[in-house]
Formats: sequence, C-alpha cells, structure tokens
Amino acid sequence: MSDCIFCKIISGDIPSAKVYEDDKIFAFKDINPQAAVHFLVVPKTHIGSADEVDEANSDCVAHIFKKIPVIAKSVGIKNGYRVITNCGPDACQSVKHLHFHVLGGEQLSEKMA
Ligand code: DGP
Repeated sequence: MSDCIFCKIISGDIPSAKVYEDDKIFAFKDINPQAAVHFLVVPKTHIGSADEVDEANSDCVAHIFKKIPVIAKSVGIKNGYRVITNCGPDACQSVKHLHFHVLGGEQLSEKMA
C-alpha cells in the first residue's frame, strides 16, 4: 500500500534497523522501544490488522510465529519475551499494517493493559 509506513520500511523507502528478513516477513527495531529489546515483525503482504487475518492470508502469521523464537535468540533475548499485536482503536493500533511487537531482554511487568 503506497501510504503505509510499514510497506515503505519493507521496500526500503524508509530506513529501519532490520533484524530479520525472508521472502514472507520483515522484522525491525521499534523506533520507540518499550523494553530493553523491542522489535516488530510484519508480513510483507499488506494486512491491515489481526482483524483481517483469514484462510487466504494466515500462512504468514504461522510463519511469523515460527520465526519469532529464532529472531529473539539472534538479538540476544535469553529469558523469555512477550508478543503483542494491537488491533483497532481500543487497543491503540497506530500503524494499520499487521505487526507483532516482541519485547524482552529484561523482566517485564505482570500487567498487560
Ligand atoms: P501500534 O501502536 O501497535 O500500532 O505500534 C506501532 C509501532 O510502530 C510503535 O511502537 C512505533 C513503531 N513505529 C512507527 N513508525 C515507525 C517507523 O517509522 N520506524 C520504526 N522502526 N518503528 C515505527
């Protein structure tokens, strides 16, 4: 999508600190980290949010969850991590391209909201 920030990051039109890339997904450090380690994993195909995951596009979500442990280890996460996806206004989703936050590298709060 031409006006999507994450599509522009995937294409390289907007620079990012890439931590992983393959033919289906792209992972990069969050510009506003909320933990010692905080990266985002996104499908290369534009999907607006978790609300738009369906039979036709869910393969990339399974792929993301297969790769998250690999990426987490590669960036030095050793003792667990949290995966979050914000979906829609009540969850304060600010970028309308499906993305999974991966937070770790330190003890996280017990609270999620
Ligand atoms: P969310 O609120 O779940 O939609 O989170 C969007 C995240 O995307 C937020 O933590 C900040 C991050 N972000 C927004 N714009 C950019 C950008 O241009 N570069 C990077 N690296 N991260 C961005």
